[in-house]
Amino acid sequence: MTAFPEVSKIQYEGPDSDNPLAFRWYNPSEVVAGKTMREHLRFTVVYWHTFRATGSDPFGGPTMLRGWDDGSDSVENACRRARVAFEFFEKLDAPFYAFHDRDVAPEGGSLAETNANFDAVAKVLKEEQERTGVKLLWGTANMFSHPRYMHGAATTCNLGVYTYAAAQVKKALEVTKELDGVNYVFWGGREGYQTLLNTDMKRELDHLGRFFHMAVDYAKEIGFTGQFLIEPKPKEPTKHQYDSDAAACLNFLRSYDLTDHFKLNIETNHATLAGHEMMHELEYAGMQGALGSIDANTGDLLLGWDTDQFATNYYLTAQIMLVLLKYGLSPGGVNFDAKVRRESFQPIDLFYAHIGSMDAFAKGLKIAAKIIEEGALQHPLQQRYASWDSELGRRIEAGQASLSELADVALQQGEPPVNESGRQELLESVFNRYIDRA
Ligand code: XLS
Ligand code: NI
Ligand code: NI
Repeated sequence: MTAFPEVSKIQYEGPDSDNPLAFRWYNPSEVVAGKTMREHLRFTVVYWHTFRATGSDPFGGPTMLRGWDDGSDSVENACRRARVAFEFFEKLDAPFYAFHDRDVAPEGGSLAETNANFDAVAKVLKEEQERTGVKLLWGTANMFSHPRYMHGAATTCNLGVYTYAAAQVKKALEVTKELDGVNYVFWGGREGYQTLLNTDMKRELDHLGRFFHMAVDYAKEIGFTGQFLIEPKPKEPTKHQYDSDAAACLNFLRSYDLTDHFKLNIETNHATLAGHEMMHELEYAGMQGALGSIDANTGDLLLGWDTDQFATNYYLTAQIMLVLLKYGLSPGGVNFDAKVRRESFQPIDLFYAHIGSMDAFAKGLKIAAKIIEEGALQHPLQQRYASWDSELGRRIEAGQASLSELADVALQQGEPPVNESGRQELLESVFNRYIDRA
């Protein structure tokens, strides 16, 4: 059986190619900044958008044509879909995929039945991983779709639901380990609140901290050594998501003594929903040693929600790659948490979307590598802070100076040396020069 008969394995043809089913920039074996593109980028296809999204929205029903999917909740359908997914990963030459438990296998009549369904599909996933060499970047548990999670999962007011969520994460960890998952992700889902009139925020956050500790302990118990990741998002579905941005997540992790066990999975559309640029979120996580992985997508500047579009803008991908080259990405990946528009309903659109974004990230990588190699931003940056390289600057940075000492220096020096230009416009033009030339 083949679900994509018109597509064979996507090849690199170079920037002059007009073939929409070829890579123009992503050349997996090409070495950039000391590593192959494949090693740098660790492209990942997500199961939920690519194989479960139907195209329905609040105004209309499903649009996607997915001939292999009978639309039923049977395990047989789930297993067939899994084989199709691997045909897609293989033809796209994507080294990784990622899933929620409920994306890959249907819920059953009881928790035990649901777990058995998950095991049955996991068997197929394992077989397909072995056949193709495609690996699991991360697993996660969907604790937001089912109505039982209306008040949250690890932050719910309902202890019975908390218990159920714990069972779900336990199982998802076991399956992620069984499939050699490299990471395990917690995106908050409904961990947040709509109004403080009915919410004990402190108690909910304490419960969340306990929940994460139990997950860390269980991972140790079963020998799962993958990296735990938290994915910040400021709103949607709740008004106040607890993991609102990188800074809030790190503060939470520090308060609950979890920094040794968690890093962050930063998503572009979530950064912009938080009122930040993606580069800000990446840098904030990176400078604290907490940059784990990225959910590579983009929002729409004119729409205020999580549209999860494929990123094709070189300016954005080059900015992202600048930070990733600085801090490194492994064991994470460039994970396409992105969906085709509901008007792009044919299976072939899934290829066009991924190829376009893989190329945009590959070109972004080349741009960023050149900028770094030539010190195009580094030199001006060093110059900008040059006054701090003095003896006094070093003493302050080392914590050896006092306010009184600085006051004496200030009295002697009089008016400080004149400021220099920030040169933002010049640097933006320099950036464009590298986009032109990469
Ligand atoms: C939703 C999130 C979700 C996570 C995985 O906004 O991006 O898709 O990546 O639960
Ligand atoms: Ni995401
Ligand atoms: Ni999202």
